[in-house]
Amino acid sequence: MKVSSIVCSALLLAGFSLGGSAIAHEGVSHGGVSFAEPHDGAVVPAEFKVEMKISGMSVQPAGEAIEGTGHHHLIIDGDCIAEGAAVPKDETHKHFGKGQTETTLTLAPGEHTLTLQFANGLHQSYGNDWCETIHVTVE
Ligand SMILES: [Cu+2]
Repeated sequence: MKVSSIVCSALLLAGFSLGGSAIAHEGVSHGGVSFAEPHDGAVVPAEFKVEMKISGMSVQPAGEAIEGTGHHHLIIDGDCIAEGAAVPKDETHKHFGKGQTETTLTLAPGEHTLTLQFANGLHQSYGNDWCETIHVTVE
């Protein structure tokens, strides 16, 4: 009994420190998306790797809307998608409907924003709470 409560607190503590910025703005129960790479403000070559992370929901291939699951979307030089709205599918809105968590991007030199938007299996956005934007400079 005692051991399990210690383990439980340890896990909670680990969760706090790992969750970090993702949960900071909305409290303990909230997750969020983030870029494992590149980091905000990074200077990257024309072709670079993007790694997408999520906590609080799980990644699932597109097809049907299952609560608590979805897939990543990468928006180049654009904004988060309003909650419930479908994420467009075009050159600057990339869907990772197979459940991918990393990709390689090729961008023109200069400053760009990368926005990570999580959406359900029907590509309907989970809104601002599941969106993260970073700035990169392409060499
Ligand atoms: Cu999608």
